[in-house]
Amino acid sequence: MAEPLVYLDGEFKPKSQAAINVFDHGFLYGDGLFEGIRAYNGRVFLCREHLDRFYDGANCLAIKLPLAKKEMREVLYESLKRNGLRDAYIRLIATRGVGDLGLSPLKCAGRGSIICIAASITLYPDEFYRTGMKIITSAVQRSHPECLNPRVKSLNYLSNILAKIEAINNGYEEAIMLNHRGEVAECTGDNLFIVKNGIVKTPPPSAVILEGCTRNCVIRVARKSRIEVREETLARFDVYTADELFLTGTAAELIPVVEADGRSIGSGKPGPVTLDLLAKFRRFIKAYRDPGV
Ligand code: PXG
Repeated sequence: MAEPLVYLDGEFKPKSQAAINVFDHGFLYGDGLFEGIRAYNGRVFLCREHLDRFYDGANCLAIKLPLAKKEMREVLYESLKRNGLRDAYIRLIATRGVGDLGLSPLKCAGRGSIICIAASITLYPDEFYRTGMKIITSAVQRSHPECLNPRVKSLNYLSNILAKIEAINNGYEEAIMLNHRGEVAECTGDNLFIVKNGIVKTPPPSAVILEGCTRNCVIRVARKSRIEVREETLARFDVYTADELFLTGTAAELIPVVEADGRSIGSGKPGPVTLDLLAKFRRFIKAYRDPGV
């Protein structure tokens, strides 16, 4: 089988030759950002939303992207095409670029690298959707927004990785992360929702979350079918006493959770609102047409 082709600074290179300079500050310092995007049936799902977040993040980190949004969108589609993929997971990365060993970005070439990897997607086991996941709360907090704001999908994911390690070491797949105020923020790679008395609730961006493209899409899909959604501060109490709990993310789509910190959530099975929203979200995906940027 031919090697996958990776986009690197204007060229498509075989995976084994797509290498990055060890002096790139993306490698030396995590100085860069990324997006995890899905393609369904040859369409880049929520393309505009992902690119908006990518460019906002780059702006926040003062990284000047060498391509306009429209050109970046072409890179995503070309990556699919060159790899013969219609359903895929796409990883888009921008780095600060090659510099010296000092922190200063001023020593970097001025233009960072753009990398795009399109791979076939590893789906979550179907069992997760039927029986629901079990999660714990991690002792690792989201970083304070005045340090590194987690609203930027930066190449520094160490807090999330430490929380993920904690979950795995305890026999769980995912962990809830609290913010610096002790409020529920999100999970390591997914946003969190509860359902209480028929109302869907999720922490607001001010709770120090990555504003997930899936999260925002699920909110729109729910509201369109007249399900009330509130962006509200949540405590662990709200999670434990919820009727239903679910997570959203590009890879997971919308996944039910049936246990948190040893407390059974609602009936202990994926709830009706969750399953209804999952079905509606999947219908939305099927009907999705990429409007461009
Ligand atoms: N919160 C965080 C912290 C994330 O990293 C989401 C929420 C969901 O956002 P989207 O836009 O995907 O709905 C993410 C997603 C993984 C993985 O392997 C997940 C993410 C990044 C890299 C890997 O689960 N981000």
